[in-house]
Amino acid sequence: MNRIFESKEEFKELYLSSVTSLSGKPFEMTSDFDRFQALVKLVASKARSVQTETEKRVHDTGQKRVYYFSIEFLIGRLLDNYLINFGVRDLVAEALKEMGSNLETLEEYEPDPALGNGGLGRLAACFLDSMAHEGIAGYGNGMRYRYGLFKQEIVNGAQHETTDDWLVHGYPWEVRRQDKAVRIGFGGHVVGTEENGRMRYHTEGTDDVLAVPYDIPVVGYGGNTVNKLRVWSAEPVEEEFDLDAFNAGDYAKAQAHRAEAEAISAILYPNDAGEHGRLLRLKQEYLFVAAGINSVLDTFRKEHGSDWKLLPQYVAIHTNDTHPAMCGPELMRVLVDEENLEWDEAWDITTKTISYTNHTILPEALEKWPISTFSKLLPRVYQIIDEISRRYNAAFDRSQDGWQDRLRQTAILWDGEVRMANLSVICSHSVNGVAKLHTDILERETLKDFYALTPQKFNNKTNGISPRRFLAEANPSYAKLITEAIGTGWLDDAAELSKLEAFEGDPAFLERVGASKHENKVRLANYVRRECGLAIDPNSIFDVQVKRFHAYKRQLLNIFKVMDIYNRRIADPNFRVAPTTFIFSGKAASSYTFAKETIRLINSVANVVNNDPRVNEVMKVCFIPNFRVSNAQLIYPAAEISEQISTAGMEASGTSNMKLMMNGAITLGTMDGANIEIVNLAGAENEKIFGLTAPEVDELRASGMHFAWDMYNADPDRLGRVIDELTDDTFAALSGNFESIYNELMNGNDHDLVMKDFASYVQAWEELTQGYSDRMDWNRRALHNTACSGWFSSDRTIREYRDEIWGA
Ligand code: GPQ
Repeated sequence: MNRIFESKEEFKELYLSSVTSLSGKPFEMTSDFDRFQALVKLVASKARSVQTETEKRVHDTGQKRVYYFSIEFLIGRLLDNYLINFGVRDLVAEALKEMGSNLETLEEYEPDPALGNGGLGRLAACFLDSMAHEGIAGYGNGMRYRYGLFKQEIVNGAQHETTDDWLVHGYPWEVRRQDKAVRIGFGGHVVGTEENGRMRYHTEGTDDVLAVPYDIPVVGYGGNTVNKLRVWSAEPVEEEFDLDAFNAGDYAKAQAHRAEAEAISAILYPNDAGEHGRLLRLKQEYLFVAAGINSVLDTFRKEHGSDWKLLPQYVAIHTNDTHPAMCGPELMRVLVDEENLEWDEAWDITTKTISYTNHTILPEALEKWPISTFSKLLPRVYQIIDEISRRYNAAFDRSQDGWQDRLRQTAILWDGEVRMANLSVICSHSVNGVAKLHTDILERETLKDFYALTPQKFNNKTNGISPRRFLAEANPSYAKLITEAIGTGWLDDAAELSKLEAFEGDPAFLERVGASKHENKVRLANYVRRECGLAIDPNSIFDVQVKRFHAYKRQLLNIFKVMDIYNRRIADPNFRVAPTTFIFSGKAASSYTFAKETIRLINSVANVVNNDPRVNEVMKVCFIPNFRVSNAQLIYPAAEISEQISTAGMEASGTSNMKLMMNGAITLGTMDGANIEIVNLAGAENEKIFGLTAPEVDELRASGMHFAWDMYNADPDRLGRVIDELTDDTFAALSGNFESIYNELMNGNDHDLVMKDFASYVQAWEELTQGYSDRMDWNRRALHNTACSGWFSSDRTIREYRDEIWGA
């Protein structure tokens, strides 16, 4: 462990001088905010000196550099994480206490940069953590949005969005690198000139903006590697302030130029796996790709000159989903237009350098852009795409039966659109899915024609999560217990968590597992009381579903279960229910009506259930507003049931399933995404599986034999009743009934099979919760889940990427 402070005394001395020099006040007069800022500045400056050493090592050893391009990085708060990774958390906490401060209080001042929507963005952040831990020279490349994902407030049960002004107090981790700014051109027209018998192209008349990078240090556990995340902000090229307009009193016009440029990095689009097509989004994609490629090549040039054929040996560029799909064409543009390489050589370099991960099979999430829009905004990049497409088509093997269809399916340009997924596959040497089932579905369905053509490109990389953030940091009481039992090795190598299996028969230890869980439930209950004014009972089961709202994730199925249990308890006070708190949290894309209505339904059910003394003793429903990394870290450790109930085949992987498993929750889920791997590792008897499997879903859909009304009629007392309650005023008191959900289900013929899986789901829940009374066995299963969760460390995932994709 490379500690940044040798002793408390050393820390105190440095910290004191950091606080006073930054605030200009004697220590006693400084505020908690001053002290927070100074602490971050101190840790950041230590981190940067390790970064300098890392940089030197990478340079001297000629280590391959990996660039992870992602339009989202959901990094969460960094201070606690970095203190843990530098091995000084306890030392700093104690020192601060002796100085009359409190670490946890100071940590609350850190903004939670919401630069991502959900799973995809958080995965990128866990990957940065793991790359640094594994000693990979790995760099994030993304966008610095002025406003993070919207803040969610609940008004009369419904989601309201307000802006997340995360930068108001500044962000002490970042360093602005004006000297590394890159000029990015939009629009204009392509001009070709002949040079030594060969055409060379450039673009004239572009509208330029400046991409300015901000660097954030990424500290790996162990403190030996500090990498960086570089995020780009859009700004005007030079201050084109319209003084005449200003003097004439037209202030808006005076600043128009600046506003237009800044719009590009103003907001993070609040969509998750869908909804796209806006020009500004395309500008964002090009900005961070072009600026990123420029800085990648800059670094390469400094180390290796212009020997571009060495690029794949020293550089890997990974594209996180299709948002950075322009990496291929942009790299081609620079190599061919600016570096004067022949097309074939440039193409060979490009495809050997780039790799691609797909994160969804949802057709609406596969990005497509109208050719007309694209070619106007990025004329030269479009020409390059057109040329890639032309060559792809020309080289296509026409000897096989059905080649026409295969070519149509894999084409980049089709029906007036640029298909970004196909572009990504064609420009990459590797294509991976994010869980075994997901990769299988890509190979068999979504990308089957590519798989038939180039099976060797395809591979699986099951997702992972950082055990430092989601166990050590989020769950200190459990982490302490684990460390007492098996030592600290699990922080380095989470596979060591399997040593916990030796304690599964130890009643005293299981007692302590339960006590830690209880402590976490009390902590969450306190948070819920503060945030929602709701009292929840830490002695009840905490049943948790936290993730983005989406029809296929089926929060609707979960709340139907709650409604059903409520109905049955009201009808029969002797109906036995294990006392449970049903906890939901998550945001819905602002334009996604069905998802937002589901949120309103959950809050409306909560309003009725929580105020009904007939059921209050056994059930409460709790919607925690504004789900984000910081409150997620309170929720996962308190969970006992992990709801992973997506329609089988739809959730590419899921990662909350892994976070909850590692924190000792039992999975109540379908055989979908990484749930399958959870069951394989921990044993079906330690989880609770229900519902149709992916092949059964396919079969049922293909048969056309599923009818919502049949389901309704077959079970009038329970399922039928729940459906009726959507429109019969039972839950309408807050803000009305739920006609649109009713219509979606009954007229949309239960597209997500909520009604189909309802009976087996509720039954599974009842069976699972009945087991809660045998607390010793429950705790054993919880511990077993943690013991088997080590494989889901993102360190393991990253080692697979390193060995099988990046060769780093
Ligand atoms: N995912 Cl395409 C997102 O969070 N956002 C997206 O835009 C897309 C996918 C998720 C996916 O739904 C989860 O199943 C995965 O676990 C996660 O990506 C990380 O791979």
